[in-house]
Amino acid sequence: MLEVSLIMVKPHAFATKRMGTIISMLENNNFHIIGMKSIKLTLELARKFYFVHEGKEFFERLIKYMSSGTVAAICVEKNDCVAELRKLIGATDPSKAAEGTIRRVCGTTVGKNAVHASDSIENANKEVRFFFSDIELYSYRFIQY
Ligand code: DAT
Ligand code: MG
Repeated sequence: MLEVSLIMVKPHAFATKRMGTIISMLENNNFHIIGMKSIKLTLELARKFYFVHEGKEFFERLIKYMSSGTVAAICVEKNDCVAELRKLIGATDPSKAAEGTIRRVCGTTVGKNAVHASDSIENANKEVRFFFSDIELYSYRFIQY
């Protein structure tokens, strides 16, 4: 089924110029980029985005880090997009992520693991809406070449 998902490039990966590598990996794996922007999150926005983790030991560190620099939000579209994207990013800890995954290639630690990706279809739709309005997204199905 054609789905969308949200991938967010985290501050460290953005600042150390891993955007080109990450976008190439998305394109080489047949993800259609249908929306993209860079943004500096506030603490409040980061708190809102990661609210499911509120109360966890790492929560304050996570939201402080996510609001510490520029991030890129990328909306991708593909068949089975949510599961396929989770597969391409790899495990949360880059040292445990499979060879050739984005986190293995671009991540360093659990905190600085290069990217976020939505974990369910429901969350993907919410997270895409968190960053993008209607006019910022355009399904590749409608594009005339
Ligand atoms: P994922 O990003 O793979 O979906 P998650 O939803 O469990 O993982 O956690 C969200 C982010 O929080 C994760 O990308 C990095 C950070 N994080 C998770 N567990 C952590 C830990 N034990 N210490 C520090 N940061 C952690
Ligand atoms: Mg998660």
